[in-house]
Amino acid sequence: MQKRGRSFIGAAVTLRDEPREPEIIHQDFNSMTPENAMKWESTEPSRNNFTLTDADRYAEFAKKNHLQLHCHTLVWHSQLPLWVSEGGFDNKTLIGVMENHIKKLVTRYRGVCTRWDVVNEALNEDGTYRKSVWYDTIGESFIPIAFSLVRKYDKKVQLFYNDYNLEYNNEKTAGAKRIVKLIKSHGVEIDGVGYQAHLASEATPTAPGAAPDQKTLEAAFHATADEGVNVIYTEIDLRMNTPATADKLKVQAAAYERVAKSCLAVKRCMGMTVWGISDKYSWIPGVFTGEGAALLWDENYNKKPAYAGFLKGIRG
Ligand code: 9MR
Repeated sequence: MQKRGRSFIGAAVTLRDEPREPEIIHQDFNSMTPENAMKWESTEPSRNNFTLTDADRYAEFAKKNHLQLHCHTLVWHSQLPLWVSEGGFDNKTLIGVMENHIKKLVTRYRGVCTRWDVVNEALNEDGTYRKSVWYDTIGESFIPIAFSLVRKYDKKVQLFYNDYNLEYNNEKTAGAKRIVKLIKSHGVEIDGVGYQAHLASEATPTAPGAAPDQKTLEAAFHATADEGVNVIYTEIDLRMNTPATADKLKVQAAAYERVAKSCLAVKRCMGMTVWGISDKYSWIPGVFTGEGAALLWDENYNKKPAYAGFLKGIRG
């Protein structure tokens, strides 16, 4: 991947007592995303009370292991403490709250974060803006304001807008394109768009459209990349109806291969991150009952066919 001028293959990481994980990260990845530790509820649970011990561990781990750090995430409606979402702040005060948070996090991890997910999941499925304290109080300009604030405190870190279902839902992808244009129209920088890629390898109750084909994936990338920004996959997992069978695992391997190929086929696609290592800890079964087995390693840390499929896609 790097040889082809792309910059990373990453995994979302929760540091836990699993001896296989550091080894796998070391062998297979050159980037990591802290799965939860840098979110607002973890880092500023009450106003101006910053709790960064846990986030610091991830920054240290990344430095020690020479990994890029994809920092996740600053301005999001979810995992946001009530003191923000229900604080009743007026426009000016809320922008101040946003700046205080951004300043603290971005300054502390300056030089360690390679990329920041500046704004996360601001869109509805129909491409309109999602209701949130940010949008309802500040309006759409909360997005360029957030990007300009991150740039104010770190001149180098790459700035991303990150969302899901952009891979196949054209209305939502058009919303992301609009966001790129909006940010630029304010004279503010944006480096790229993160496509989460929480997809399925077969039709499931929560993903009736199953896994997009490669053309669809590439077209979705082009929708924003053609605006002159980079694109990346930020949270790949390809779920199925569980239990997994040998046949389903084969289908999944082919889907992983397509996803990887779609990145390699688009010049502006800079890298890919999978949302976890082992199926043992994936968020999917807890949220989508009867679905799972979405990652590259099974519950016992054995490589699944998906691993070979993904690698095949990367190698072309
Ligand atoms: O994987 C994360 C899980 O451990 C958390 O409980 C969950 C809470 O919202 O967030 C998961 O990660 C999400 C990510 O931060 C943003 N995109 C969707 C991911 C899956 O829900």
